[in-house]
Amino acid sequence: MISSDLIGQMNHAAQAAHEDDFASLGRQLARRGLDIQAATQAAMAWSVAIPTWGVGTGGTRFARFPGVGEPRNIHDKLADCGVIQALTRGTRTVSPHIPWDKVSDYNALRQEAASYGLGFDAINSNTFQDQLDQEASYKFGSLAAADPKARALAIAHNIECIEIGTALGSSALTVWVGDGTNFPGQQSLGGMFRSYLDSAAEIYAALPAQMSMFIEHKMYEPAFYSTVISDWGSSLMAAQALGPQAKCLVDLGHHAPNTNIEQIVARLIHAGKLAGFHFNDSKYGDDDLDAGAVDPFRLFLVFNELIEGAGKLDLAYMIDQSHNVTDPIESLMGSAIEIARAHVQARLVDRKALAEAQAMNDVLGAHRILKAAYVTDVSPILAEARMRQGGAFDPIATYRASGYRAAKAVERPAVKGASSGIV
Ligand code: PSV
Ligand code: MN
Repeated sequence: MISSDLIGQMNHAAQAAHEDDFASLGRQLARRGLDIQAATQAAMAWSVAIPTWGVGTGGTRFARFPGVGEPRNIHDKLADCGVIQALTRGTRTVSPHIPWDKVSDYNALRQEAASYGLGFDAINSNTFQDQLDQEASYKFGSLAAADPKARALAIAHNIECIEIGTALGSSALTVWVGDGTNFPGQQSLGGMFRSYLDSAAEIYAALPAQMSMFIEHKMYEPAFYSTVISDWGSSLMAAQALGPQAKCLVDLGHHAPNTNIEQIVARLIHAGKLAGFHFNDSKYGDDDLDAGAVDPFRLFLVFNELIEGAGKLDLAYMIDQSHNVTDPIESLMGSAIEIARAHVQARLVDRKALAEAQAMNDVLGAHRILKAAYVTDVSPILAEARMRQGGAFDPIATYRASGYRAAKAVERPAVKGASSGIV
């Protein structure tokens, strides 16, 4: 793990400059009628879940270039997530994926996570891959497959995930299926949706009262002509058909380029059906780039809608990225910081002035109010929130100085013959 002495030393070296910047930002915010202490408290309360699959190096359809010291199992993944939490203090939960993270004793796993200060967020089922010696294949679909054996298997897997999630203290099951078609005529578009709803209803019926079912939509991939839950409309229809415990999860990468995602967020809030997010960034499709790396303004606009809907929301915030060319721990820490940044910036929007400008049709005035919050450099607030909780002033610099990855490279020998594909 990362020594608290190292964190302390590096924080100490940055302390004088940080105090200066924090005080200066405090004065600036005070002139705008904003309290830096309140913003810091909000930043301290913020948390985003780390996906267990995110700490491994990802890949594309073409290749995977494994890094050194990669986690080999859920125990290594928890250790890596523990490092992220120790340094950022804003990633208090992990989101497991089954069967990738299967173990024999989930109570022990829960305790192991707790020893790193971590709890379990939404549990993810996997019916987009066949497991060894599986009785029926998901090649042509899972919950919406034509083959009743494949459908039954996928339903049973999701019910098993509910049981595992319950043992881990998770309060939601996230269901994403790759089901769809590559050819017009391959399947009935309406028929597949009906099959999906029938299968999903069986899973829903197995939910305990305290557990939600998150439906994650995605426009395309692995299916390229049609996808059964392709968009928020299909997701909302499914969630409404299933019942109050079903909600819609928005993965930022799962839309056509230029889609107005913040408006989708506003609609789902209005319908009372927003479950939460898988954060990432993208330029073209489901690129799974680091959150805030390409379009931080869009991330801010998403949070702007969330803050506007404040009070009514109890959402699940998660990261879902694929790290092909970076150290996953660094990428996840960077993303956690960018997501926290968007959250704090959105809290700085002068909502009263914005409402007035909107009522007066002061177009540019309203836009300038949003931009004023967005261009505020809240880095000192984020650093202060981390340090008050024992985290690092600069998590990535501290991680690099710790030598953690090099130590893990020795401890965790490389896996030979790494597979290609999205993992
Ligand atoms: C699908 O692309 C997805 O976003 C779902 O959340 C999966 O669970 C995850 O990626 C798998 O990598
Ligand atoms: Mn996702």
